[in-house]
Amino acid sequence: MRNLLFFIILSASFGVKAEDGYRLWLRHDLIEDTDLRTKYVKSAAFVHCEEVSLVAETATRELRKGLGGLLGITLFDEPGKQGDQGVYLGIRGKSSRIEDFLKDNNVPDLGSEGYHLAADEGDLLIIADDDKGLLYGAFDLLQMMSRGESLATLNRTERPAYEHRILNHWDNLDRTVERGYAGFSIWNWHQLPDFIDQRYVDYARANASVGINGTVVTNVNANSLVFRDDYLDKAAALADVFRPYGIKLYLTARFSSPMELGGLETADPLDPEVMAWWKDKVEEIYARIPDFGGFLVKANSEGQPGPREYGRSHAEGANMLADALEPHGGIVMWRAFVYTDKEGGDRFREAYDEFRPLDGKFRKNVMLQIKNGPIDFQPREPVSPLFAAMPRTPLLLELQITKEYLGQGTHTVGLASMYEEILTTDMHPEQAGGKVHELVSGIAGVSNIGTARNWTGNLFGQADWYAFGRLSWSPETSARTIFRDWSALTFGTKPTVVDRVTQMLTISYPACVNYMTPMGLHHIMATGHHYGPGPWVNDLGRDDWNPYYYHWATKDSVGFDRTATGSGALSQYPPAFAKQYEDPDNCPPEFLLWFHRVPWSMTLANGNDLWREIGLRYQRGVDQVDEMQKMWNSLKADIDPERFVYAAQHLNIQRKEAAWWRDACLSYFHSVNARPLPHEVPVPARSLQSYVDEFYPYSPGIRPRW
Ligand code: GCW
Repeated sequence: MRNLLFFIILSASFGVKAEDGYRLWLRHDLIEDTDLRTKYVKSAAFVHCEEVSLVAETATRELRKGLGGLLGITLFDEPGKQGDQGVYLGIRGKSSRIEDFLKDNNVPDLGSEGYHLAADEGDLLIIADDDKGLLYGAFDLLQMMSRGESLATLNRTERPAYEHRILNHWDNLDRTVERGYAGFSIWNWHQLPDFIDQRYVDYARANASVGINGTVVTNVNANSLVFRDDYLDKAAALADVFRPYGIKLYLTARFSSPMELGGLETADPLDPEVMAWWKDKVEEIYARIPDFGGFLVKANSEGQPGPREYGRSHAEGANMLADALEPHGGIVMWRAFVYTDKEGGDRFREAYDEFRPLDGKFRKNVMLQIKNGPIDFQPREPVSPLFAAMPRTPLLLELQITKEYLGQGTHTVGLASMYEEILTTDMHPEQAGGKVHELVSGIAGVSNIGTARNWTGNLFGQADWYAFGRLSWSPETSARTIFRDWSALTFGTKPTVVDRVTQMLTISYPACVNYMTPMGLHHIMATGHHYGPGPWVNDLGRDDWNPYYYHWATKDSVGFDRTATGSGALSQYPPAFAKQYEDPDNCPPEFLLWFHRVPWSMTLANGNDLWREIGLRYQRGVDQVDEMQKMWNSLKADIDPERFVYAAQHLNIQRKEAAWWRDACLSYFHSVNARPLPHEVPVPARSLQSYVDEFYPYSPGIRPRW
């Protein structure tokens, strides 16, 4: 600890160049390897773009600026001096240099956002069929150079897997952020539209650099005020900043807005006045924001208003909004995260039971947005059965980038690993095309961005934002590739640094699952703020608000039976997929307690009984955080002091909290089953009651109560 303080003071007093993380993965510092730099310079004396448009201009400007930084040269605009080689950006059919190349080379259709990168006769070419491709191509080229990759034989086509790659901000108009752990909202609604913070521009370029092309700037727990004229002007100012970066703006729509803002007596989606109100509102929006993306809606869920109040279905609600947006090309993203006000059922089942009958009943411009798991962004969840149940409805996968349930603002958990697991889960193992990434038509991610100087609060949270973008463009990219690329862009290309940061991030996700919720335990976090453990909580108003409901531990058994003898939720999956979970003896251990209620004494495949295995996994999680700390500390000489100390302090907190999770959870379960802890696990330092009594009224990220 004293060591860390010393470093903080040292870096302040000697004025070491500030590496505060603001520049994210777009640092573009001079390439130190002079041979490599010379090679790059040879094919980058100028940047020449033959396309005139807002987005093409952005691409050219970004490239010139980025290359200037990486290569330490000033780039010409035109192929000037004889013999110079440079970068050409051009649209197929509209650029002579590109046409030259295409005479001898086949480049497939690139769509509206794809691009082709090529090295050709000493020049570098960025080819697209539309200007957005030029922008993505420019960022890709800059990142290849930043990572020191060879361009000699470059000849590569990229096209995004999905048209919709969207960040969701749970940002309130008062600048609080629901489940936000990186400060306040970056949107300064009060000062918009007159004050345009440079952050808005830097935010847009960071997103564009990883392929994100849409952003919902307001919370799904929505406020109808955003539809008032002055707020629409503010939103339009943001859209103006995003447009040159190929990013569309979306808003959340509070279903009761026609009443709250329009003074109507109802928000019934089949009421003609209500329909007319929305139609007019949508027209007002498009008059200000011609490329407005559409609405994201949370309806009849956790107190939000919705069509069910009028006896209408989710489809009727969504379709009414879709009809208003359709003439302008807008979409409705309707969330499937609903659970009824009725008690008694298994919450796991609810979204499926509600939405499955509506398959095929939505308008074409409605997408159903489904959280990755059936409950709620737990450290590890089986995938939502809905992904395989709505073949006639376009689906969006919703991931959480902010770490509500995964250590919030301080824990390093490389979420790319979790995303990879979700995206590659094969729900139709007996046929092709059943992986989650093949079943959806787009990805949304709940943002982890705030006013923190380094954007995400936790430095490694940047890797999660980066990973989300990369996977929304190309969902088959491995977590390992993402970690390596991010590390090289963030901390430089020195192999020991890249290897160790990659290794650290690789073990961080399994570590978190181990020290929080091993073997399929779930939703055992403290209630409300979800900060820290709370498996003992069992006194809340309704069963399924209580962590206890999700494990139901008794002296003999633990777990939630979702097989045919229990809630039957397992039957919501395609049979061939469900099969792997059906038999407790063969169920993958990481999902065991998601689907089965089993005795603590159950013998597992590795010979341990369940209780011993749970204890060992909690311990393993803590040990893995030790390993992460060791890896990071070994890089002290290679990382700038500012970022080194910043992350080291958070790792210290993570280590403490990993032990807290282990001790609190094992003490609690031990108090129920009276079984001795495995001898490898230290005796918890404190009494169970002292863990139960911990109280954090000011944890960040909770919903404002007004
Ligand atoms: O995960 C839960 C959160 C709520 C959130 C809700 C949702 C925006 O605890 O804070 O509300 O999910 O996804 O709608």
